[in-house]
Amino acid sequence: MKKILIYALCLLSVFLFASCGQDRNEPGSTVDIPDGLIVVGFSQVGAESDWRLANTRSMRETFSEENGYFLILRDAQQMLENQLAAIREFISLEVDYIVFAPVTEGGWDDVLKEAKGAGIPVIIVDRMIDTSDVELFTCWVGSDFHSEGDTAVQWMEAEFKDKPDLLIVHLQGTLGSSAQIGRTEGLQAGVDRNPGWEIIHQVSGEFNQVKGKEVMEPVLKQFSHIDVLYAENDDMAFGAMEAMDMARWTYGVGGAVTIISFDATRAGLEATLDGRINFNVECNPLHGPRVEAIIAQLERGETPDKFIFVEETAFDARTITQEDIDARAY
Ligand code: GYE
Repeated sequence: MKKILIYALCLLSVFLFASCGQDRNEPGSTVDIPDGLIVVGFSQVGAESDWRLANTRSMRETFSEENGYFLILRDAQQMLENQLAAIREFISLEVDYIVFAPVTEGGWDDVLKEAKGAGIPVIIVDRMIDTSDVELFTCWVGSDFHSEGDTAVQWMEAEFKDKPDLLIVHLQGTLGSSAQIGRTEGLQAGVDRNPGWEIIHQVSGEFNQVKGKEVMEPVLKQFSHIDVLYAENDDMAFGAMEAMDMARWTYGVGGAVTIISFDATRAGLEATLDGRINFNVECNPLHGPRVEAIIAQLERGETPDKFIFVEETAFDARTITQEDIDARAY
């Protein structure tokens, strides 16, 4: 048995020390790692959305002890500083691999230099980082968020080809995250080439439903008409729908407000099938097996591709079927 003690936190107090060893997945706990397992430290963004929960599930299911792994999972609660602390903890634990889903793009270089100095491979998953030196990480796997935005905009162009003037409300995700940046760039490119399109309100709903509802309520008081709601994920679209229901606005197929959403989670697809969401762009969260494939390559001494993009599709309320939903694993 390889035993690793995280002394700093444990020595904080006798009380804290007494609680050591109770939960190996809490910072400050004693971590007993059975021999022969590959140790993966994963710093997750948080639990802000259905997408994120499916992503965490995928990582947990893949990196199980039955599969030969020991996963140390840290939830950063959407805070960069928590992620930096988690990665430093992984370095001090001498994990075999560091995996992280960056909450926002900036601020990573120093900690990645430390990981590199310790000789630990770093795999970035989901969102990307902004760095001057791509040699600071081994590889990245995730979605092309800009292209997701382009897909949504192409659908809008076709859908509204006879209606050149559009009033758009834009609910953005966590500001500074790749998913927000790419989806926003896609919409902005559409606005730039369609002179009649106007973003009348742009606000962050932080990728979650409660916030999506909260930021939508005043918008419904401020404007008397909205043509398109461009919500950068399903959870915010659901929050906005709650606000619209309360204010008695109609939306979706046959309604006043056309809703575009992202992720295409199971709940999102059900809302698309019943016409509450008009168009839903897929973003696939099942990264566990993809990261495992990268680790398997590294274990064999091979070099994985530096950037691995996930293939994705999109769903129109008019053509989606129940089979599309039944095929959904998240
Ligand atoms: O779209 C959103 C989540 O980074 C792709 O984060 C991910 C995004 C996803 O909170 O629902």
